[in-house]
Amino acid sequence: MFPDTFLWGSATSSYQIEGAHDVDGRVPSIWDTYCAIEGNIADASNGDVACDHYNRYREDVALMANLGLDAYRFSIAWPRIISDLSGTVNELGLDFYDRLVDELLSRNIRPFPTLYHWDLPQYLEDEGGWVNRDTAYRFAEYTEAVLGRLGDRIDTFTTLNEPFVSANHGYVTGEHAPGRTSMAEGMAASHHLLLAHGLAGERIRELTPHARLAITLNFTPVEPASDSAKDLAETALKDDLENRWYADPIAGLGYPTKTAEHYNWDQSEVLDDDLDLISQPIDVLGVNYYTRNVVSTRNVLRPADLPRNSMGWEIHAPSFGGLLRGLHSRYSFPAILITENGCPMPDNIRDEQGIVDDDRLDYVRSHLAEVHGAIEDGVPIEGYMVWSLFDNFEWAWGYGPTFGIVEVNYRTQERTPKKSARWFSAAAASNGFDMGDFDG
Ligand code: IFM
Repeated sequence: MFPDTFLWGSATSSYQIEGAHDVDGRVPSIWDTYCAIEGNIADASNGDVACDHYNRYREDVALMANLGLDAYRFSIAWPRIISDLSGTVNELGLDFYDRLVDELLSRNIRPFPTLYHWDLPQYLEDEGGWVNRDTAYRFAEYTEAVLGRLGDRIDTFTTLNEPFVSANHGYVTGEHAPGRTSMAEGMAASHHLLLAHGLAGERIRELTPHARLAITLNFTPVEPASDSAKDLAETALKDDLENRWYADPIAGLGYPTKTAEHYNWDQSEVLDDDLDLISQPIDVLGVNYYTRNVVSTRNVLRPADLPRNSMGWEIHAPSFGGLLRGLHSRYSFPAILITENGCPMPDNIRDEQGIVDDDRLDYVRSHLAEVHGAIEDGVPIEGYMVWSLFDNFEWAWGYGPTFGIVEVNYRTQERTPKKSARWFSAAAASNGFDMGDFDG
């Protein structure tokens, strides 16, 4: 059994599910622009309609309530809230989140909004995006607008989702919007994202003193494929970049120096006081975990017999428990919330109730078992949000990979809970993860 207060939730993000891309004053985001470029998205799709959640949020919240969920993590679309460079606030955009929050509260579902899950307004990218320090100040202004409207009903504000992915995929590898490919720009972007977190954190403390401050980071535990000096060195670099680059400065440890030097980053973007702002105490660390990385410098395929999800990511639950214990012993943040965990699977078996996804169910169960073990060892984990509530737009992969515990028929927009959703609902009801042979 989990502690009585354990939260059972699901997670989504604005661009991945909302649709309604040109409604009620929403302006284009970098993802609208990126999707319009041929070759960027595997199935040439975009988030124009997605799960049409903007129009269907009431029935979606009812579905969460039917599943018995306690919490819902969603993100707020900055391009719905601030219309232009001069900071014009779009009340219609705020109205949507106002309605959503009220709907959730009326069903006793705790809202966990994230302020930035990758949909930067295009007008800010046109000024340099996250490479431009000014974007961090614009983020603080946007945060203020959200706090003014929702602050009275929200107890935890999360600033950023996975800044590593924003900076790395968006500015270094180019596999995400805005599609730039420069290590130097990636480094600058990473610092400005953290600065944005710090500036927004100040506003949250000042304007909503009752609310907790959180940030969500993604972690991919690394292991060397061999004990060769090269593999060990490469593993250490990856560990710094993927697992410590953001958490260390937040915890007051600064950027991993050796790795910064390795990438020739002279930290010239880090101005006086920045690191103090960034390291102001947080209340909650949001943890996203999907897979581990076995690091090899040799160009060999990793063993083919490892279980993988439909995007090819290895399934390795024990790394999750190890990660949670490791985070607690290194940083001791006051609380940890699992803000994403889940997997895309083939979803090709059906019965009369819908998709029979025993593979996803096993993934969630085995990862919840790791969470439980970590709690027993003293890690202060307050809840688990499965990624994702719905099948949705999986960024550069388009709609191919299905992460949802609820199937979405994109033609009819019909939602059908998969077997994993029924299992998750039963797990939430029993506040555990071992319900024997679930036949649901
Ligand atoms: O879909 C994404 C989500 O937006 C951020 N975390 C990882 C998920 C799966 O790739």
